[in-house]
Amino acid sequence: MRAGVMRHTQNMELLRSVPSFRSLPEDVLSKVADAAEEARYADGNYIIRQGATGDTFFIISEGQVKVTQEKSGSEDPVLLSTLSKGNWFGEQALQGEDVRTASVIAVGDVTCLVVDRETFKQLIGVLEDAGKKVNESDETKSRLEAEAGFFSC
Ligand code: PCG
Repeated sequence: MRAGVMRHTQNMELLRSVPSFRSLPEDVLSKVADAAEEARYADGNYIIRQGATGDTFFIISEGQVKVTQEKSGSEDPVLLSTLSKGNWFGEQALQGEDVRTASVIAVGDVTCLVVDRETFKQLIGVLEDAGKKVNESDETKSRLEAEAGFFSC
């Protein structure tokens, strides 16, 4: 298989495994899989630094990261969460202000798919449209709305 085709197949597998993307049509996932760039980080690398500007969204394809935040007035960063394969981060700076609200640090070797702002917006747009569909069953509607809400919080 050609390298580009293989990369697309691998990216699709990862994107299909992300629960928040379950309602996305294949053609949208395919566009994201095409547009995403792979990035690798070593243990302790800052993938995102709190306070920096940013316009990229990340999906973890291998490894683990920790999310930390420095509260104003306190010296030590607080551990907010630990994320691993299939989890995503970096959406906050893409909504409203473009400032990163926390730091994200690699724990061991990490590989991420990196999505640019424009591609991310299309993705979100589809999730929001899906939440507004009137002909869906109540159950599907509330699930889609919950996912769109989850994605934007
Ligand atoms: P962004 O762009 O602010 O960069 C840091 C990211 O950490 C943030 O987006 C979220 O995607 C992610 N994150 C994970 N857990 C938390 C949390 O509890 N609070 C905040 N502010 N960000 C979190």
